Amino acid sequence: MTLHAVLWDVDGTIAETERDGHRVAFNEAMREHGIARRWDAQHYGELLAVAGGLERLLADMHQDGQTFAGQWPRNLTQTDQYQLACSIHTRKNELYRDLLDKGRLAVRPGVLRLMTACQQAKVAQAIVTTTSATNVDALLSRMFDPNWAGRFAAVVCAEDAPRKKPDPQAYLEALSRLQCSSQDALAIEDSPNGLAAARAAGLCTLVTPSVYFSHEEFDDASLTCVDLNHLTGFSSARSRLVTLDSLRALHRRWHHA
Ligand code: XBP
Ligand code: MG
Repeated sequence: MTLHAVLWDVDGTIAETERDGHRVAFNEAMREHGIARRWDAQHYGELLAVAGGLERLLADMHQDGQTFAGQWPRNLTQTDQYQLACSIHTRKNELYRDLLDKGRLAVRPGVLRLMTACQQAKVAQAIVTTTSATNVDALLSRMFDPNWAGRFAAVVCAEDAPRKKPDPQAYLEALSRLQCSSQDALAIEDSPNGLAAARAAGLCTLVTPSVYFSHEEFDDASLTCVDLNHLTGFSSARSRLVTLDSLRALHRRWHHA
């Protein structure tokens, strides 16, 4: 088995986009819509169990009736609730892009280095995310340039795989576009939902937990490391950095386990 492709999750893996990006933009969009509800950093971590920003808004609206002091408008029909959520979500994405344009969200350690190494070695790379194409474009345009997509053999976003992680649909779609077997690829993820999706697609998975998941146990992961510049507990590795060689060694070990 050879490592032919590296599949990258986006939110939490490429950058810490959730707490300081999506959450901040959601709160501002809610304020602009005249909604009293705000998500503090801790509560947003709990909401991450729901994949997808629109789904997260709807879940919070439904919970509000039972738990919170009516911070969402009362007596909305289901259709009105859905339309409100869509409107907030659309505005959230514009505000999220503004945050990126202002340079508020840094790429996580080692990501650029490892992506460049894969590209130089002609190992195919794919983007596999439950966020929208617009949000991916906002992040990767800032990270590289507007032609960033040329670096990836496949880009699978929410529009391409509507069943969100932990469903494996996005990973299966990426593998199909890459014409690559799950046996010959490796995923890099940050969250329990992401890991579950990658594992359900049959992938060897390296987890670099994002801030919200730094205390989680990722028992199903092939390996977990703090970030791509801090590899520990992996005897095959010569360096602390997650390199293409260490990905290949991890992939080999996973096959022989
Ligand atoms: C993470 C998500 C996304 C983002 C928000 O995606 O679940 O929903 O939180 O983006 P991943 P949207 O880790 O797979 O990149 O508002 O576009 O859903
Ligand atoms: Mg993620």
